[in-house]
Amino acid sequence: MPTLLVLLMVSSVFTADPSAATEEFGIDEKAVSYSGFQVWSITVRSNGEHKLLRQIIEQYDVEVWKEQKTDKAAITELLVAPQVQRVLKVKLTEADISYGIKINDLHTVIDNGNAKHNMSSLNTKTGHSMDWTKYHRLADIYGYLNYLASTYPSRVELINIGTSYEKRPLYVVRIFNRSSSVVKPAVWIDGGIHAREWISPALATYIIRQLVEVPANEALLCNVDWFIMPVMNPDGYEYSHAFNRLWRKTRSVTSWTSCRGVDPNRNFGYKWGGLGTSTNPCSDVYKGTRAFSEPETFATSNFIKGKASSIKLYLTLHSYGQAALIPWGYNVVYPSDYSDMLELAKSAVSKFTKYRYRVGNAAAIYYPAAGGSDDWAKSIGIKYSYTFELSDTGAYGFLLPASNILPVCQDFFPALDVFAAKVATMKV
Ligand code: 0X9
Ligand code: ZN
Repeated sequence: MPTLLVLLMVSSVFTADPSAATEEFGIDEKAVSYSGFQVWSITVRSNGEHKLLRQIIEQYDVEVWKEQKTDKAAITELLVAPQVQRVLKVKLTEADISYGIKINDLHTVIDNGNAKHNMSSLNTKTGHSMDWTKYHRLADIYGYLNYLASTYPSRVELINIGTSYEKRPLYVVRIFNRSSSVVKPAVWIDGGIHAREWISPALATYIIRQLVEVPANEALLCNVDWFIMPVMNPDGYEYSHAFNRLWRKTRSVTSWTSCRGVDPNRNFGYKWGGLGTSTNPCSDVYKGTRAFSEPETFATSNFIKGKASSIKLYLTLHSYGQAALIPWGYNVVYPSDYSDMLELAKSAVSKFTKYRYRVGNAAAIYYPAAGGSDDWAKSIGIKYSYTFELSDTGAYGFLLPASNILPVCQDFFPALDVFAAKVATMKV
């Protein structure tokens, strides 16, 4: 049963905010307002309750933000539009299902989430203006990558691996020791597959900074090369800053409907179109017209395939939930070397001191979802492949305030010692 049932054509139900028309995008598009929207957390403890909840979700077209399972319960977090709040309360009370309101007014949280860079300030900057105290626009991020490539040519190579649907460059940063000519085992890290998960590009760029600009981390480049793609879905990322803070997908036009975009994490070519995917272009888990239909997933997968013999670890950064997810994710199926994968993930997350992460099979502890990048990476022979769902556990969800960026990044970085040490032992 798919769990992210986002069959709602969101744009049709939102109040337009006339202040947000923009020249940058060359179209008179209005920003989506989430005034009065709430996030509810619902815990069900039996199959019967679970079935009832599914029916209610389908009937009222509410968006599932997250579903997590433990041995005893399933916790579902829902985005609830103002017009369905009253009826949903009645239905849940009738079914004797308890719920709590996690976010009372989404609009307020969105407004406070990125104070200096909110959706109505569309000014983009050039050059190096990264500071990790706010969520930066793409121009800042790409400006920083270019700055690093020209400032540190001995250890940074900026590789343009293709172009997004809206013609933005797709960048991979290679961080390595140029003076050594041996081919080393490599780590791949990507961020920004899902547009609204802003903590992901923030962490990816933080990792780049640590590896390139902090001399104390030089040892991490001795035996391992790094390929880091901080924003795999730049069109979606910009759209989530400028028009719709909760945008998840790419921005391609795929059908006659007015709904745009494909879920890049349902568009990779392994078990494409299986569980947890949708054929509906308006769904947030739309799989696209074919595997790798999106220029972003196509370019990324081609690049990784070209380096498949040296890339030993695939890490993809998402939010939220604080979990390290291990393939397979298309269904509750375990690779034959699952115990190796589990052991490495556990030892990596044991480095975290501020945030506790769960570790387990993606389909078992989240939900089955096919066409994910982690499964595809595993399927082409990259032994260690993980999806990291970063902070938080739902207090803010996708809207993690910018004041959390540095704590999350600082907590995460030491785990790379563990990953690098393992990769360094692997033969290319
Ligand atoms: O559903 C997803 O794509 C990921 N969660 S998110 O909330 N960031 O959207 C989980 C993907 C786990 N991996 C697979 N199912 N293959
Ligand atoms: Zn995601």
